[in-house]
Amino acid sequence: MASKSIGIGLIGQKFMGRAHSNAWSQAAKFFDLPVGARLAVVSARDRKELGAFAQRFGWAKSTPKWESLADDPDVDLVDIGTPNHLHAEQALRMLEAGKHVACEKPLARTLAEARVLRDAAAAAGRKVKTFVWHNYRRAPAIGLAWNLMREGRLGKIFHVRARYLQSWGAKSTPMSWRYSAATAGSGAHGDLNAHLVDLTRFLMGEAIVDVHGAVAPTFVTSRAVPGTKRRERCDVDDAALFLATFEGGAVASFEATRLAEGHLNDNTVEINGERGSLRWSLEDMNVLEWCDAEAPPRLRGWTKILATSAGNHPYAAAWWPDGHIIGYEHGFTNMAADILRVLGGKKPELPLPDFADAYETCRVLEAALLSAKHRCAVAMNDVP
Ligand code: NAI
Ligand code: SOE
Repeated sequence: MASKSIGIGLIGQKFMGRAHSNAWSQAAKFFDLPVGARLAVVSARDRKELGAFAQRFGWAKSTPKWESLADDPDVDLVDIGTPNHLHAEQALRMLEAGKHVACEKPLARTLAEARVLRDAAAAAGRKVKTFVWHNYRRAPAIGLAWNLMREGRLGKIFHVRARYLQSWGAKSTPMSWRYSAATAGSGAHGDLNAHLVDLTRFLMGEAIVDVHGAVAPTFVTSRAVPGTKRRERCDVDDAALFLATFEGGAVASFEATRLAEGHLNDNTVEINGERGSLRWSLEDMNVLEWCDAEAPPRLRGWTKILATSAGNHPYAAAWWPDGHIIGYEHGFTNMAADILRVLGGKKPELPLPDFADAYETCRVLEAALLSAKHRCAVAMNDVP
């Protein structure tokens, strides 16, 4: 057990509040880490539920005033799990106070906000660390894909296909912060394409140089406000599709929607190169599919690799014996472990996205919105 610990202050107690609380409390139980995590304080505006939440997940204290985390000497890292419009204000305040910040994705609602955060992180100096919860990087099968690509196993990459399809956005779904540009920034685009752009940039290890052919329509233009007879306007995209080119010449397609019936959480990435192809899908997240183009033709085809083997697959050693699969929440725990490694002066098992890195993802998202708006190709050099 690590003798030193990092005091965590969490903002948000719903979906991500639960996922992150679990991650911080599990990380040092499963991984050997240079520093542990202390669940110092949780903050959220749902005052009625907050005390019970804090007790259930083991937070030492709770407060409805998130600002107080900035001056709390028990807090070393502030973890932001709030709606997108709060990320910039909360992260800025905490960086100014010299706290490390781990922020949910998308880093911000707009590129301008993301830029302010990138600059504030740089101004805070090297001792203050920033992280963005692009959790899918930390599925062991994605870690294996990253390693295979670093070994050149796919050769020159020609083609990337990325899709994130969900089905919870029907017109019967009530209004929430996720359907308003003021609170979410964008719809399926910032919500789901943010993951795809991060994941493909991470796997490829290359920048995207241009974006074109984007469309980002809104199909459901108003929704019922829960508990009232009112409807509110929805002004974010329900689907966002675009094409892109990577630095090395590979072409890529991105598709995100929350209106794809039959697809519950279909986050799928495929990479096709001259020596073979890789494919990963969240709904079967322990598996990496690999096609070795150099295998004899009678054996050539997709092979399923169950990425659960200690020593062979990233993070697997911390969990269960071979073949004993892990789930959605482990991506967050693996990420919390890597954050604690970095804060303890060690290297993460796989590279972590910081604010500067997530800013690059936001630039690509912005280029796609520009392409959709102006019906044109956008060179990344033209997106500051
Ligand atoms: P949610 O709506 O379930 O929870 C939001 C939380 O923020 C609530 O606890 C609420 O009390 C709190 N909150 C709202 N306004 C506040 C305020 N003014 N002051 C303090 N607390 C406030 O939202 P969810 O789904 O947890 O999403 C939060 C963030 O996490 C979003 O940025 C979303 O994009 C991201 N997210 C990321 C996922 C991932 O896979 N990395 C998965 C789901 C969400
Ligand atoms: C809803 O679309 C959601 O929870 C996203 O907000 C997350 O980022 C994604 O990982 C899962 O789906």
